[in-house]
Amino acid sequence: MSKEIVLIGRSNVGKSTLFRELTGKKVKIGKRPGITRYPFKVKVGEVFYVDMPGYGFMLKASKADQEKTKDAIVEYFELHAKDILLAVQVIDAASFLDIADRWEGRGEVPFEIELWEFLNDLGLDVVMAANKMDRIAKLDRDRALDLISERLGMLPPWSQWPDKVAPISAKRGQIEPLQRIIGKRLAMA
Ligand SMILES: Nc1nc2c(ncn2[C@@H]2O[C@H](COP(=O)(O)OP(=O)(O)OP(=O)(O)O)[C@@H](O)[C@H]2O)c(=O)[nH]1
Ligand SMILES: [Mg+2]
Repeated sequence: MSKEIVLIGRSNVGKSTLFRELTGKKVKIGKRPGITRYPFKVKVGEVFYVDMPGYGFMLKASKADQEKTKDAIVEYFELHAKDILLAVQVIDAASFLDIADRWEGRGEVPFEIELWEFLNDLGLDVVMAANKMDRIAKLDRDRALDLISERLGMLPPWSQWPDKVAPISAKRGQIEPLQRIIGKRLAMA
């Protein structure tokens, strides 16, 4: 039976860019949210990598269609939970905190935090890929990762969570921390 490694996250965080790096498959990427519309799977060795559409705001999609995408994503995880070896929640580390603050300012639970809790509650092995690290100044990186991890319920310093938090830059091909985690899970499977 084949297991899945699923990339999930808000639109435009770089899931498909990361998928290309992981699989070598040239899926479509773009500057605007809403590029990937359906789950896309590719088999590498013994596992399937799955690139999911982004949830939340999507260009050229109605509010109703965005809700449908969100429901489809939730359903996908519920149906496939037993086949999922690893859920990789990709975030844009450079904008995560601003967006979370904005939502909380409106009295709402930030979507990305809700998703993180949903995936963990399903009993999945979830890792957070903090992407676009190249957009954060070197000196600010540890602090940003501490704050992000804390928002997701992991006490700082973030370096305590090498199996849960992977700072990467998919666009630059710098994904070693995630590759290491995936390698470990594959060895255990
Ligand atoms: N600076 C920077 N930009 C990145 C990085 N990874 C991806 N991007 C850019 O982010 C944008 C969105 O990338 P995609 O890979 O299409 O994002 P996605 O999450 O698949 O988006 P949807 O399919 O719309 O959900 C593109 O312009 C990428 O070049 C990164 O590590 N650093
Ligand atoms: Mg995509």
